[in-house]
Amino acid sequence: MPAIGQDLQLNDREYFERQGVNVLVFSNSFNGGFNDEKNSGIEIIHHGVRTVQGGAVRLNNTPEQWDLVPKMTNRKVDREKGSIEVSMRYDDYDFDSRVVVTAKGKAVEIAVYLDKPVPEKIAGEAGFNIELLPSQYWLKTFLMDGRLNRFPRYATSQTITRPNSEKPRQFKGFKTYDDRGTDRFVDPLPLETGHQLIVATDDPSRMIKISSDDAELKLFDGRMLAQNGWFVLRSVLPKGKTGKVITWTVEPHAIPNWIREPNIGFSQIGYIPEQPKVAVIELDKKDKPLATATLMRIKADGTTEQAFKGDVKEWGPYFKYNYVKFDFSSVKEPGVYFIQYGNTKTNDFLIDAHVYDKITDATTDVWVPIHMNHMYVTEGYRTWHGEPFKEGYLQAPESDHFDLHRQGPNTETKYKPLEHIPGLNIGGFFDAGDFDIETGSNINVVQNFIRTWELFHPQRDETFVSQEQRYVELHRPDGVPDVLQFIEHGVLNLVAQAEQIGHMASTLSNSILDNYHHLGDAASITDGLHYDPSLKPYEVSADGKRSGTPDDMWAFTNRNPSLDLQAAGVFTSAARVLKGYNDELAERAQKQADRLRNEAQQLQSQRRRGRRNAQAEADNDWLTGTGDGNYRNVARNLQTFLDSIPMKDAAYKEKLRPAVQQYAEYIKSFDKENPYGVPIGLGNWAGVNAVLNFGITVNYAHIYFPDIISKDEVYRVSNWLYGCHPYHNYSFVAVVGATRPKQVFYGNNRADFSFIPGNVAPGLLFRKPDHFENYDDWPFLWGQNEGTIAGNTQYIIFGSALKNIVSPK
Ligand SMILES: [Ca+2]
Ligand SMILES: [Ca+2]
Ligand SMILES: [Ca+2]
Repeated sequence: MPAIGQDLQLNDREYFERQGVNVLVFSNSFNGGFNDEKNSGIEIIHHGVRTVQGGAVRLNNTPEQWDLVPKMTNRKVDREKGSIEVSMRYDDYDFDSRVVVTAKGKAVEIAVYLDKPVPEKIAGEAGFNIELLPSQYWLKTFLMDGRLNRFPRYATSQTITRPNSEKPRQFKGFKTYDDRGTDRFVDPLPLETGHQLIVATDDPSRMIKISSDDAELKLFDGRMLAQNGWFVLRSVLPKGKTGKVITWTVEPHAIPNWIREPNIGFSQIGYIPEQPKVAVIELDKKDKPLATATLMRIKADGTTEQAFKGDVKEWGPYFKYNYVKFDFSSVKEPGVYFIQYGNTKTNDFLIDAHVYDKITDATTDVWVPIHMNHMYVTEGYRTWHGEPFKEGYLQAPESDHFDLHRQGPNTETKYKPLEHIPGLNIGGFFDAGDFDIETGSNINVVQNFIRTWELFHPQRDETFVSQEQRYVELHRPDGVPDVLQFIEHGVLNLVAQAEQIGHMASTLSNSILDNYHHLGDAASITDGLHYDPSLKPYEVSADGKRSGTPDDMWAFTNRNPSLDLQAAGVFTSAARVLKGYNDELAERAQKQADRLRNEAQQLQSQRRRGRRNAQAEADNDWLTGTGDGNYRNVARNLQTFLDSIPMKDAAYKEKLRPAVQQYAEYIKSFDKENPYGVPIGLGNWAGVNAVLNFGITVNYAHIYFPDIISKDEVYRVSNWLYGCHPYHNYSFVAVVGATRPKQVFYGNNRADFSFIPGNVAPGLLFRKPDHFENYDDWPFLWGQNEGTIAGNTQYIIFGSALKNIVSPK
């Protein structure tokens, strides 16, 4: 008889659990925001790593991001039966199904029920799928009905094409693929078929046995259609049947008495001698904390000695793990060190006065220039991208959009739908892992650079920028401070929008889905030729300037007066900064600032006037301390007031003092909230922006009120960013100076499992109900691995402020 605790049990957090294995059933459901985010349905967390997700009734062999996802209509937990039942629905096909997952010893039974047969239109297409994480399975063995095989490292299996009429509808009717006029779509063939599959027979931590008597199992490679695809195991639902139509038994192997290796969080960038140095050690809840840990020093002759031995202090449980801390602040001697906790050793790191000196260099010298749009960007022997979007932008027609934009029926411009808007293919920055210009983000970017310039006057010049040649070269100084050139580049696009459109576009974005998911040289997203609907698709005009391929980008132009006001604000600051460097652009910016401000104020005068008075009163309450006194409210507003200090008198600063005292309490409150002492976000996009905002405000609160906010507080956010966080201890910044930065990010080179130096990952993605995650072998989940242009320029401010505090000039 198996001992109690060996079997899967339904726990208090509503998932099935045994030591080493968690089976989640729609703890995370498909939310529809970006459709299939590869984060939902039935999921398995196997020895600490989420290796299986996407368990659901799906309509494709290997679903892509924009294939339809089911809506969860009901979820029922039955403790007596030890089962979880989920109902799901595809509105597009009026198709309902139920999946019941029941613990059966060490396995779960997954059964699919239909009350009505599969609708004719998708019969033979709808099936039950689960998806396995490629990076955890490639090169490992599998057995199908006793036949040996190995998961391929790269997509190399076989495909067929089928008529488009047989393809289930994709999100909002968009198409992820360009069929080159064939009217056929690509469908992968299975790697194997059978009734019993054992995956990873060569790796006990990943081994799963899946069998079905009533249905055929088919194993596919989703990467055949999309680089972010997973391995998919599925059974097609039988035609014309109702009741219990498919039954699978899924048994994830558990290593006996498995205990997760401790994760020793520390700063990979190292520490300056006088700063607090506290490692946070994340422990399996079954792991017994040790009494002590050791700091080891690696001497110049390569030998190792004990530098410090100290007590390990318990912090307590936080979600699924237990946390202890090891304080080695007393060690101040510069040198090379590592931490040893039991048998776990960290990689080495520095204690040295200069560890923060280079923290922003990769971001300013490499990441930012690579994201300059409408330029050829080169570095040494490598070209990052050619000049993108040479044909410019078309007026967007009325449309819904795949990246959450809309264009209403009225263009609100002088242009007709699909008419070319001249002059927009200049300046601006790629949004993130994609290549659109989000106007709001680009305004933030210019604001962040202006703030950096006015606060720190960075003279660093490592980038050659020629607007005339539309050419950028990394690591080639040209005599002009780079930040000034970045401000100019951002303003060039924003001012062009104001001049050409009359107001700010909400975005300049892709018109077709099949070039939106582009991975590769940005210059090849479009064909560089003006779209001419009188030509056939793929046909080029005799003069070689026009084509019948509708790939041109669109400008979404519905007017938003508050966006115009934001732009007016940044134009005024930009005019101030650019004066004496580019007077002509400074003048154009000032002219548009005045015009946009007047027009926007007229447009929203009534509404806004009321709001502004209310806001002024609230600010006054807040400053005089008669507000709600809630320090979270203080935290929201403090930065704005701190930013005004240099422009105001001493009395203003003194008036802020009580608020800063409250803010000090707010900072300390995080020591109780979680073991890492920073605001940790639990949203669908991990919270690096909130953490950076927090870090910037702490830095400035310390600069202006060092007697209230001590210098020790400014390291909270850098510790977190550089490795002191849950899941693993790698730095979230692809950064100069860190010993072990993350190795993969969701940059536009993600298909190469690579990164763009200086990128800042969003960080720890929270999966309900209790799992933090940051894959470092799988770049494709944007919520944990993408870096945005606004976030990365925010990091430049945070890093510049920190450098100034740590080593004042
Ligand atoms: Ca975007
Ligand atoms: Ca330069
Ligand atoms: Ca084109």
